[in-house]
Amino acid sequence: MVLMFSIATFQGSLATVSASSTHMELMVKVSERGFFDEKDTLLGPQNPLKVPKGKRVKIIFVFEEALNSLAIGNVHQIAITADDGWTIESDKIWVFNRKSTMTFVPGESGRNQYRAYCTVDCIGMDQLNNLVIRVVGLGSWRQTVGPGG
Ligand SMILES: [Cu+2]
Repeated sequence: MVLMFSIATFQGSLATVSASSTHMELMVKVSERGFFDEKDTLLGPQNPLKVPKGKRVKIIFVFEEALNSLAIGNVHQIAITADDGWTIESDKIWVFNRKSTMTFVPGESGRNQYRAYCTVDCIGMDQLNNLVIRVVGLGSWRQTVGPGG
């Protein structure tokens, strides 16, 4: 009961991670400083974004440049790619179109890892070139993405 309560609180306060029978939603913030998760933790090779194997996942990339930064003029476009050449690409995100979502099923065709990067020559592009997306089992995904994880 304690766990259920804390999950409900987590979703209510941030509304960024949700699980339904059809898909999981994950938010990734994009700025000149890099890719960040919904808790503002930097994502990268040392801290991959984890996605559940075999579940339809919707990743929402959100434009998060600071208003007082030159990077507010940035345009980002994110590609997700796998070692076998499978690639999907987001719409452009910028100050007047702040969100783009991409949906896929992690683990299809034996893929166990993906990489996301910005395809645009932008301010901060060196921070936006290696978001590692790791496929994990659904059980461990629930544990790591849940509150306190
Ligand atoms: Cu960019």
